[in-house]
Amino acid sequence: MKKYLLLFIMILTTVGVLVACSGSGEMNHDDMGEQHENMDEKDMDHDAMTEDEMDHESMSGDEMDHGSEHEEHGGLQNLKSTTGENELGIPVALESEDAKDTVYTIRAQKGKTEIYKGVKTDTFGYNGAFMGPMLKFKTGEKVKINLVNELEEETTFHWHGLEVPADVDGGPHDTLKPGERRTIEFQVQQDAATLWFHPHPEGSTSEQVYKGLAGLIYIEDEVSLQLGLPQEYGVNDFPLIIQDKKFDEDSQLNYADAKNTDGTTGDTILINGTVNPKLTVRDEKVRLRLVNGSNARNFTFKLNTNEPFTQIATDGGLLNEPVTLKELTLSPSERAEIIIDFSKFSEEHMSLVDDEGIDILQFHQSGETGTATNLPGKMSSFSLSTKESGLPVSKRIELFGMMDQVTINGKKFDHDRIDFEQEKGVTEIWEIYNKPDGMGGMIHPFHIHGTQFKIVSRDGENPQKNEMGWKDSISIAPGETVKIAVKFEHEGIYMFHCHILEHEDNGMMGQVMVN
Ligand SMILES: [Cu+2]
Repeated sequence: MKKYLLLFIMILTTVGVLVACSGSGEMNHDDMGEQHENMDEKDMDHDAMTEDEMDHESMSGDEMDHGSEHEEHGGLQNLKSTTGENELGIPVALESEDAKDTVYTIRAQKGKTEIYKGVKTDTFGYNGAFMGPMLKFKTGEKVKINLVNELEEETTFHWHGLEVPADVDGGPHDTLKPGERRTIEFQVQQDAATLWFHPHPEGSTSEQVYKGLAGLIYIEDEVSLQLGLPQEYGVNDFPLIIQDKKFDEDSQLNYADAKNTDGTTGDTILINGTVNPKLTVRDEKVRLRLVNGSNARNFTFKLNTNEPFTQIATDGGLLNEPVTLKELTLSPSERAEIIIDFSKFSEEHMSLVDDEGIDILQFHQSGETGTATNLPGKMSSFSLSTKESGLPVSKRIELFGMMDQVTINGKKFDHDRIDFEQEKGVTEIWEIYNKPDGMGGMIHPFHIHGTQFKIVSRDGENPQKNEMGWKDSISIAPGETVKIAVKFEHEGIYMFHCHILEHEDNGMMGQVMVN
C-alpha cells in the first residue's frame, strides 16, 4: 500500500508542475527532472503504473491544479558564443593497417585532455584521450575492424547509419567488457555518406558520448569522387561534430552534475572537441559535414550575414541536386553536408550561428585562393516511387513522454521483447506519431539502426527538398505524424529509438527483428 501512496503523491506532484508550466505556455523539463531525481528510484516503479495512470491528459484541469508558480526554461542551457581563439581540431584520418585491405583498430579509452589551456579534463576517446578519428570506407569493399575496450566499464561500438548485419551493428546487445576485444567484418554496400560511430550500452550511452566517445565515418564511392565537390580533407572538406557541454568550476565534464533526465544540454560549444573554435578557410567553396553529436540539443544553423548556403547531403548520402538554404535544423544524430562559397565573401567577421545569433564556429579567411569548383547539377538518383509512397502503413509508433517517463507505444525498452518483425528486402511504411504531453511535448529525433530510410510525408505533406534523400534519423515535432519507407538489407535484431540520449537510456527504444 505504501508504494501506491507514494506513487499517487508522485503523480499529483508531477501533474501539478505540468499545469503550472503549461498554463504559462512555458516548457520546463529540467525542473521536473530535478523533482524526479530527488525521489528514490524504487519509489518510481513505472512498471506498476497502468496506462491510465501515466496518461497526463486523462486528468481534468481541476484535479491537476496545484498552484501557479511560473517556471522558466530551466531545461535548456543558454549557449555562449565561441570566442574563436582556437583553430578547429580535425579528426585524424585513420590509416588502414593493411596495404591491400581496409583494417582498422578502434580502442575506447579514457584519458586527460587540455580542452582549456593549462587544465586537464578527464575525457573518453577513441584511439586517443578525446573524441575519435575519421574512418574512410569505400563502397563495395570489405572492412575489418578490431574493437578494443580499454575503459573500466562496458561499452559497445555502434556504426550510426551503416547498413550492416545486426550482429556487427554495435547495439546494446553487443557489449564489450573492460579489457575485452572483438573483431568484426562487413561489406560496405551503401553510397557515399557522412556517418558516425558512438557507444550504445544500455543505460550509459548518454554519459559515454558526453565524455567524448564519438568518431566519424566517410564513405566514398566512384561517382561521388568524380563530381568535383570539395574533397581535400582538412583543407576544403571539414567534418564538424557539434556538441554542447557544461564544464564545472574545475573545468571537468561532470556528467552527474550536468545531467538532465530530459536531455542534457550545456552552455559551451565544442566542435570536434575544440572549445571556442575558429576555422581558417581559403577563398573557395568549402564543404562542411555537420554532425549534431550533442546529447539533446537541436541546432538551427545560419550564417551571421544571413547569406544563403547550399546543402548537398542528408544523413545517408548526397541529395539529387544541391538545395539553397538560409537556415538548416539538425536534431541530435542528424547530419548534413553544406557548401559555403568563401570566394564570394570578404566580411570582417563570418560565422556559423544558431537561430539566436550565437557564434557556433567563426571563420577566418586566409585570403589565399583555393580550388575553383562548380557545384554539380545532379549528384544522386534518390527517388521515392509512387508504389513506395502508396504502400499502406504497416507499423505504427507512438512516441510519448518526458524525462524518465518516455515510452514507445506505451512501453519501455526490454531487450527480451521484440516489438516488430520485418522481412529482409521488403519496404514497409512506418508511421510515427509524436504525442504531445500536458506541457506541449518536445521534439524527439527518431533513429533506426542498420538502414537508411526515405521520408514519405510529414503530416501528410511532402518533405522539404533538403529531406528528399537518405535518412537514418528524423526530427519529429510534438503532434506531428511522419511516414517513412523502411527497408532492411540484412537480418537480425535492430534498435529504433529516440536519439535524445537520455531518453534512449531511459528506455525510449524498441527492437525490430528482420528475418
Ligand atoms: Cu525523445
